[in-house]
Amino acid sequence: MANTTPKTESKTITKEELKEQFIDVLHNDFQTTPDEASDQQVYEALTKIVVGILKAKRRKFTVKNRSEGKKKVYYLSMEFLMGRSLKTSIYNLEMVDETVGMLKDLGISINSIYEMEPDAGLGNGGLGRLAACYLDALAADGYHATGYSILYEYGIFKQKLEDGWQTELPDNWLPGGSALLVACPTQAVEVRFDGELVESWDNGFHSVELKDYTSVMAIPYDMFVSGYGSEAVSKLRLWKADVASFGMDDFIKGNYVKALGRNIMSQAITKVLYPNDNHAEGKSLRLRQQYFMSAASVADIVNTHLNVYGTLDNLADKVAIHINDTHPTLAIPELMRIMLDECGYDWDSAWDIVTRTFAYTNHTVMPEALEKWECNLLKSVVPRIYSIIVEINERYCRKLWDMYHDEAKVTHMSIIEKNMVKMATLCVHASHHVNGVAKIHSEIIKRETFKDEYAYTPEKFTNVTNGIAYRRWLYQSNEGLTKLLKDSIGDGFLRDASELEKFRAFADDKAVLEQLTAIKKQNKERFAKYVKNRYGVVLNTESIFDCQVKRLHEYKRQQLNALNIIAEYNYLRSNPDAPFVPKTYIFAAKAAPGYYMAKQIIKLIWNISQELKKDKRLNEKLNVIFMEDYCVSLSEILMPAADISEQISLAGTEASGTGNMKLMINGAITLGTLDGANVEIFEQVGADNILLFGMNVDEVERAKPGYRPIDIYNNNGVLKGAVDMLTSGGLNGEYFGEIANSLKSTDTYMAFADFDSYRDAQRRASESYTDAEKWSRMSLMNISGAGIFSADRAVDEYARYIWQLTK
Ligand code: 26W
Repeated sequence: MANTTPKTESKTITKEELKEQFIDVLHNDFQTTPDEASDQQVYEALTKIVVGILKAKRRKFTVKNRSEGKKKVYYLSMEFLMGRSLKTSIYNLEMVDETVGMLKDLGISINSIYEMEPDAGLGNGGLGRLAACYLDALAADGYHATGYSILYEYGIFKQKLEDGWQTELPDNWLPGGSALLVACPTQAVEVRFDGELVESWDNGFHSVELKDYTSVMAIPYDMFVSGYGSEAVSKLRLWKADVASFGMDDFIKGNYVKALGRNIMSQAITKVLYPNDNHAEGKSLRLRQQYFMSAASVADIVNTHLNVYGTLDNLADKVAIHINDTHPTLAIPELMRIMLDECGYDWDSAWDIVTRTFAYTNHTVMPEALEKWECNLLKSVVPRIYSIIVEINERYCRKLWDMYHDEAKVTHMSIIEKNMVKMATLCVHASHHVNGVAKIHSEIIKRETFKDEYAYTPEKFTNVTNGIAYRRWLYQSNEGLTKLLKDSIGDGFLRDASELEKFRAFADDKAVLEQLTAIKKQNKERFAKYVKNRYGVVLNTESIFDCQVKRLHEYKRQQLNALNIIAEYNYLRSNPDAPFVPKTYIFAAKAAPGYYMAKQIIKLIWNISQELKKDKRLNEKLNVIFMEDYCVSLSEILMPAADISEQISLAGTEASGTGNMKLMINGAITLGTLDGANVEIFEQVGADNILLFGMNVDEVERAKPGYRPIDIYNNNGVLKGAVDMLTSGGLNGEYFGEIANSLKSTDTYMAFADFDSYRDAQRRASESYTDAEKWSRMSLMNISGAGIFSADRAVDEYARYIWQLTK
């Protein structure tokens, strides 16, 4: 995609202006001077200045867009995994030299200042990070975008391993993170929960009123995200729950305990991010969070629109609302509620506008992740919303009946089934577009997840392959590679990732290939230093750095990786002098706190790492390190140091993956299955530059019925040897019987079936790595093929084909 937004002509700020502001802020806010200021004060002062610049730039951009009557997009997501912002803002505003220079003049090193910022961990993993990447890309592409989410007081938990067992600590990020936020209390909105619905007829007009409800105020706090080399700034509006007049009605009526009880419940709404990934919980607090976010955001969208246009008639022409997975689905009936109950629209007119406004992305096919809410819970927590869903469903079922005259089919397709509301079904029905996040995933949802819906409305379904805010992991994290790219292909790739293709011309340039090897070595050394400081563990930087970094989930198959390492260990113990290409396996992963098997697998990996330490000579060839507390800022040091990117999910389970893209652009070779976006990585780099293994989706489908992992175990000595180690005490004295039993009896994600093929891919990796030039060429082919996975490309597809935005 050619990025056509004009580059900002004038400098954001000069070094002298910056210095003046910096000294002023230190003086006024902290009564200190650059000489005396702590790193924390420098961070806060610098952040304040940058936020001020972003806010002013956003205002200007909004005014311009409004005067041109441009359509804008609102991206609703329960998660935005932002990570750190200061560095990315300074880079995107193109004020790196000014900032570094100004601080240097004052004797301050910027790197230690960046370290003061906590990660804004307002998300679990892929879906949340994708939302953050898209805000960056929407601004880079020059689109007018606002993200909405919750200002969780506690983000994703901090992970600490105690003897290899995951423990969770609260992530109290706001003390440091609040410097990024701009409070807008005058734009607070009210959200109503609970209560009784009272219907009445007045002069033939039907009206509905909610009585005895709980009122919760939603206070907006804004974060700004600058685009790189563009005039646009995205806004992320985070809602915090506050109880303005905590149930005054009840106080007045003398119901003191009830009033205070509601107060406590309301304040809990924005306390903490649910740490489940791919597993729906069905808890009433989570439902309240979802409605709180959806209702506050819709109110804000409507208020803004009415302020500009004075009517909702043209809402769908001026506004696109995007639903990031089903978590914000209640925004749909909420907009219906406002149009029907507050603005006097009739049902058909309201429904027409609503269905031309919403679009929905599906991010997972895991059945346990598909959200369903109990009718009774919805009825009690959001009574009016529930009644609207019932009405939407009745009208939908009537249409389905007219079409199919098949009761079983209508029951199956209906939004409400067995006293549960199926959120994905509601989303598909109410959205004008539905997309998956990689080609293969978009095919799977048409063929399986939404088979009937696809047959009913095929025109709704489309694909947008995920993309990443690649500058964060390349320009801002890999200085060496960025320099080599600039020297060889110019700096156009920073604005337009498709220019990375030009690097392919250097595939046979020995000097470039050698530089690439040297850069990777430097990055590995930097990472090794970080590991040494944090864990006191020494890594062999001559070894292959083989990385599997992502949430811990059985479908992602960290257990398959672990089994191979155990098999390698067994081999090395029997063949201590055999030639062996040294490998360091690097893991980082958080498990959902209630996911027992995932926690067992973390403990297993940790125990393997401890076991390997016992034999020093062996350990130099085979090493495992489990990095605690995987987060965005850890990924930024890790990605540039990776040689191998493990993407080994069972084919058909990983919707896309985005870590695969971050590793690829840093020159890591994908060792993976034909799953998610790996399929498209393969298309980009060709068979010589990716290490594929395992069954494809069709083969998985064929192998599933009658799959007997125990037979594979009994017939495969190497596999048996590895699995038996789980129960022999040979892994630092711990027993992993539950993992072994689960694999031998069920092996839901078919690790045994792909085991030999996986080992073969690992062998091919080692072999290729021994030829440094060959490996470097593979790496170059990955870097030069990564442009398509830019979030700039992805959001441009959304903007053109789904949201119908113009620049
Ligand atoms: C309700 C609990 C819950 C929470 C989070 C259910 C599902 C989720 C997410 C949809 C899980 C998720 O992050 N999915 C990932 O989304 C990425 C961005 O599209 C994809 O790259 C990953 O393949 C997918 O697992």
